[in-house]
Amino acid sequence: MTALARPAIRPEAAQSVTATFAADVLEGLAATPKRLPAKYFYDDAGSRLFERITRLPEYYPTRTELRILESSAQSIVRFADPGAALIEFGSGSTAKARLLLRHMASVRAYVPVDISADFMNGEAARLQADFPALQVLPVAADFTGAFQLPAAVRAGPRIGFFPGSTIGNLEPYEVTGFLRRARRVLGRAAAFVVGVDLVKDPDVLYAAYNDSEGVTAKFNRNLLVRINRELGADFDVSAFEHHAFYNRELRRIEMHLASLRRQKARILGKCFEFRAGETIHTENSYKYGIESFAAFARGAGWSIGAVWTDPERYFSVQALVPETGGRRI
Ligand code: AVJ
Repeated sequence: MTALARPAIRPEAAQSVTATFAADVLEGLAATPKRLPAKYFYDDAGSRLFERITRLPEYYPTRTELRILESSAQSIVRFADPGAALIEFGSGSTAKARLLLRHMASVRAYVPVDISADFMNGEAARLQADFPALQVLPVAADFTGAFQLPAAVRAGPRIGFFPGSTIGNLEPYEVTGFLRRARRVLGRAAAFVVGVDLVKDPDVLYAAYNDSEGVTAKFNRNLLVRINRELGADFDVSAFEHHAFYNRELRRIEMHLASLRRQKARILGKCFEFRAGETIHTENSYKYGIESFAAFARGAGWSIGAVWTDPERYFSVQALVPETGGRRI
């Protein structure tokens, strides 16, 4: 029996996921300005739309990171101990993990941790078929909170992998706490390989979040489609417009949904009013400088073991190593 025979999420757990979603939506829409957590983009349709985003010509991060991982795989996997388990935070598609796994002959287990259970389980099953000797142990969890590793990998060495600059979705004040918790989950001797999008020409950033095909707009609006379906709401999705722009001062892309007219929406018996032009803030995607990210890492007990970038310095992959423990460099 493989681990995949066991469902990654129990029915009772699925129930509480919906309850948390409902509570977060009601709280976010009652706030001023209105907001919704970006982690809820990734229902099945949203995960698929995001996969389309990663293939858009304007969306440089995925392509650039894959190139960095390809050209540096040999030196990246040197940060993994023999027999280590690869723990991926917010795995989504497993394309990047596959790339590393092909260079990690001795890796024992692959543990994808993702909030989107169905999408992850499908990906994990495909990966298991391609790597029959590997233990694939998916964990359906929100990796920004506390989660338990499967018992099978709690003892041995671990290497964390957090690609895609998903870390950019966290507020800077949350980054230190997250990196600290990751250090606890990964253990004393671990390394943490993190993909970090870098500050660059605002025009390049703008285009990446305003693609000409409108896939990012669809991805943004899908959040309202999901709320309608899962929470029985009555949003007129077509009456909301995708807004994305680079906030230079805060070094982040902001995504919003702007109400095209004055309107109301009912969600779980509550009525929310929107002024014409009022927005729901749906995502921040922070961009970092190499030095500024290192400062966050140091604040969380990590130091920078290595940094790999592309020639244009659009994106970086960074190996964090425990500050004390000092076995490597
Ligand atoms: C998955 C959070 C890294 O911020 O670039 C892509 C999400 N949003 N286009 C990003 C996203 C709009 C993406 N991350």
